[in-house]
Amino acid sequence: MRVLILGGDGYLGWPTALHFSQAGHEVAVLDNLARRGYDEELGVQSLVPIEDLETRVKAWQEVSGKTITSYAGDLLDADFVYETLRDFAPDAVIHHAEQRAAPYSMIDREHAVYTQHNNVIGNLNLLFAIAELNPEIHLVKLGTMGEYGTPNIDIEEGWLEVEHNGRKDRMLYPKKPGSFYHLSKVHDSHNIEFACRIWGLRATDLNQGVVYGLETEATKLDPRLSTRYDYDSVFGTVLNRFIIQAVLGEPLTVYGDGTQTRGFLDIRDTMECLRLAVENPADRGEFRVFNQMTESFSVGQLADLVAEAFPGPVQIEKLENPRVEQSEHYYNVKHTGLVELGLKPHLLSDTLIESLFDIVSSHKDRVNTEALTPTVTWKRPAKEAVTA
Ligand code: NAD
Ligand code: USQ
Repeated sequence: MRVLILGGDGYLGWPTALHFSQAGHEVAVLDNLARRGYDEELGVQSLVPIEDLETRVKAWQEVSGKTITSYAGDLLDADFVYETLRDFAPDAVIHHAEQRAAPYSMIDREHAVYTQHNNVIGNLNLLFAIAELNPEIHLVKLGTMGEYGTPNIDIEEGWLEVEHNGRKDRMLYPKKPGSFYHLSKVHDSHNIEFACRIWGLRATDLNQGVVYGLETEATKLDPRLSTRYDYDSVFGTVLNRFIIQAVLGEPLTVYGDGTQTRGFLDIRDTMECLRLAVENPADRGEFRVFNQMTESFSVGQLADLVAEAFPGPVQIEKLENPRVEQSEHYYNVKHTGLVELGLKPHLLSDTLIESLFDIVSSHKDRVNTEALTPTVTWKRPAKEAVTA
């Protein structure tokens, strides 16, 4: 199949491109390099050195003999989106290309507006381009488990059978997201469901949990193929941060009492979920939702797991939670759709933590330890901040 990967220079987009190329698909990537810009803005860098996109693509050609086509540009530029779809003529589009950090979206008004504008309008441009140029294209969109929040009922896969005043309907599952970023994904999901219902597009929304890990079968083939690994308090995700903190001898930063629970998955499973979704497309008019996570852990449990696995001493520090989120909550997620398509999950107990300690150790001199401390809070903005 011809697969276009939007956000193909990112943490997940780049290994996704390699995974599909390795599986024999014709692959193209599109990116505006915004993610590299956030690094400059925040004064941080990926823990593991990464090559520029051109070098990555050349390295893959050398290593595998396979070509990945590259399109440099912005999803906010509708003409560019249409031109790319006309030029590459994909069967499937995998859409990773959004601002993805909750804390970044909560910095201030400017960052909240940027996040929602970038994510919602980029996705809308894509929906219109698919509808006008080829409604057969299967859109595979990265959503997030955080769209649901932590409701006090079971989390279903996107849809909920509701009985109200004696009548029944199948409704989109109600959402209680926890940041302006997570809200942008809710808005995207609604726009995509509308496009499927009204225009007959076909889409799979993958409500993905927090991803951990670095290496995939393909990225391991050459250091130039490595993907990024973030550790800072804005873009670094919790387990990746705990591993780095353990290696550096810094305390593991558990926010609040650590009882907040999330869904997680190994980076290798992300790639497989995407392949399964693309190779088993949604029907025309179908808005299909999968919960893309394999295990649930509380943040406190994760800290304990890292501390147990690390060969040296580890300190766990409970910080005042910079976010507003529930603790001690119910969390029971249905995630059978991808398993039914054939997913065989890598569980956290499969020794991944130990292998990450070694990789992290070899790059630890690149860490700016100041960037480990959380600085963004969910506090209501002060009056001056709103009017500035
Ligand atoms: P990332 O920030 O590393 O990659 C996103 C890429 O999209 C970047 O390379 C960026 O430059 C590009 N991009 C952003 N806006 C763009 C635009 N307007 N036009 C063109 N390119 C643009 O993020 P990631 O961690 O690889 O996540 C990929 C997707 O998966 C995101 O949509 C994210 O919300 C979702 N997701 C990630 C995780 C996780 O733990 N990393 C978990 C759940 C869901
Ligand atoms: N947390 C800590 N200590 C830390 C960092 C985080 O206790 O040092 C806690 C947070 O308070 C939160 C949980 O860990 O309760 C997860 O935080 P995170 O930063 O790892 O993940 P999150 O902000 O939810 O966002 C990440 C990705 C995002 C994706 C989301 C999936 O950045 O793109 O959408 O995971 S989910 O959480 O399922 O919505």
